[in-house]
Amino acid sequence: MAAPKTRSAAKRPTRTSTASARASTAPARASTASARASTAPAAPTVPAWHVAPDRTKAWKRLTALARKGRSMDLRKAFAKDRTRGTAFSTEALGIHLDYSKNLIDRATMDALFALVAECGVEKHRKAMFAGEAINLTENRAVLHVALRAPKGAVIKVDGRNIVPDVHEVLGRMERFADAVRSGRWRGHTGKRIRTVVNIGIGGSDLGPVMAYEALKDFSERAIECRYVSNIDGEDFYEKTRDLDPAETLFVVSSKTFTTIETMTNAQTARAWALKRLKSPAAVAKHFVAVSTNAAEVAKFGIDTANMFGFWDWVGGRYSMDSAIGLSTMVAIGPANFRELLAGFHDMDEHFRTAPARRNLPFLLALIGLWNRDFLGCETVAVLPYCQYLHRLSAYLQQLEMESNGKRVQLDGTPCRWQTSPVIWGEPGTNGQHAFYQMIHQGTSPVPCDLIAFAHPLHAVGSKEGGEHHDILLANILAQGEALAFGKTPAEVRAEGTPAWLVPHRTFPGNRPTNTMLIERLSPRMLGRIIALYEHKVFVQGSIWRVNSFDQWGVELGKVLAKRIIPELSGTAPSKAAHDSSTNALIARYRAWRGR
Ligand code: G6Q
Repeated sequence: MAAPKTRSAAKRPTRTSTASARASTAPARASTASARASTAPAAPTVPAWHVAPDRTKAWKRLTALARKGRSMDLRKAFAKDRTRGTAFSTEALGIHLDYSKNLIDRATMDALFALVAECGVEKHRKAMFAGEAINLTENRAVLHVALRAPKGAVIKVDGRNIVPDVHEVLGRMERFADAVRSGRWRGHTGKRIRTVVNIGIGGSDLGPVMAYEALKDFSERAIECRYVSNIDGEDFYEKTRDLDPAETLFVVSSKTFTTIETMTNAQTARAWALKRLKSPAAVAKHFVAVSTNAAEVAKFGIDTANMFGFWDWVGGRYSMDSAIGLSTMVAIGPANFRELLAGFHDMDEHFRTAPARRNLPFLLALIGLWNRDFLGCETVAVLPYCQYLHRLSAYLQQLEMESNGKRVQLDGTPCRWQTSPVIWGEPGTNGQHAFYQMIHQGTSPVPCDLIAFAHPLHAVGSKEGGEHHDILLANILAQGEALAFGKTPAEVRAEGTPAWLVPHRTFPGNRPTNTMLIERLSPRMLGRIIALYEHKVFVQGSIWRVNSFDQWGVELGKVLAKRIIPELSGTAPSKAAHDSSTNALIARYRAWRGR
């Protein structure tokens, strides 16, 4: 289905320049000077329908239900309602979501859906798809959904249809990716490109790495992709130590093209390449850029003909399907990349049109919110039973925690409720032999998203050992069962366990899980899964009434270190201008480094 025709955000306040908008709302310590210098834009108006959750009837109802939820016994709940497993399950786009093993009942779900209505989430969703500037602190539209809109769709920003721009960049990416994959694009000495090194960090790294790992089976194995992100030089060293610069292509990925980690790594890469390739002309064949900042790209020395752009309405952590996915496209090829985008779009349409009770992002969001705000769960474990998804948790960590790790509401007043939980996880079954102990028997409940695919990509196994995939799936299902139903002292005693050991071998159960059983991993399915989580984050942020699309905490980090660098490198005398702890650490470092 085509994306909706949308209207331009006609009533939006005039845009201030990004720089001044940034400076004006930045944390005081981070950029006091620029904040002072800027003309502060007027505070944005929060739409009246954006009601604070604790002002709703549904919130009060949920608060009353929480007590029952905390003491709920899933054994009894399943025994009482034989249809519970199917009643609290839904399926769309090849994703079967079973949320029945959560501490919910029909009344809870009714109240959660009422909360959606009272908090204006559907109006907010409409505003996002319409290109309104819902990122209020930066006065920007939030249109990652436009990155995967089909060609004929119309989505306007400031009265201009942006979909043709998206497809123009996609077309350029495709021609470039094809040239590299086919060997038409050659390095400076005429050799084929064997390794693509993406240099980027945060949103310009985590998505591409996760997707490359997830879709390795769909990738051109003759070209390897590597990812350098950390300012720690060991990252650059390890990722390049065995490479031939003549066969290496660097993709410098940075929305702003000013991020110190990426720019330092890119300068190091250029020096590394030119040391062997000798001529500055080699840069054109070995460096391309993905950025919104053409001026800085040109300053770095990359021909802007080799730059792939995107736009300020794409947040870093929502950008893996923009040109930031260039390394992904080189790896899996343009056709598979289109499939990935189609998968994202499938989920956008599902999110936009499916009734809330059958809407996967709504369901994941509401269950998560119930666990966080009413049952007091502080973390969520994402546990994919799929080795290809081994970077999924790291990716979602940024998506969720950077988006909703906020403590003030859209109007700047403190949140009177909890927001983003800690997201973490590792693939199953590895995690079972490590931290699942705490999930089963620890003092803090940890809700889990258990994710598995029905079909393996490779049917591996032997007659003696059995089929790996069946064993894998047996594990995920067994874990969900054990977490929900536990093992009572009576059951432990009945096994002949001595009395003193019974408490140690008892499992309390009632540990909430969602199980997502998915048909098969493919580029399209990965797109659906990622968009599912993107929209889950949207719904939660919408109810929590925070801006899910800014990241002042990250911006702070970007400026803080810069002040200390000269003091460490010895180019500036240590001013001892910090607190006594930081001063002493700087002095120790300088002494050890002989500075
Ligand atoms: C993402 C964040 C952050 C950002 C990085 C890299 O939403 O803003 O993770 O992606 O800091 O920024 P650049 O792409 O500008 O280098």
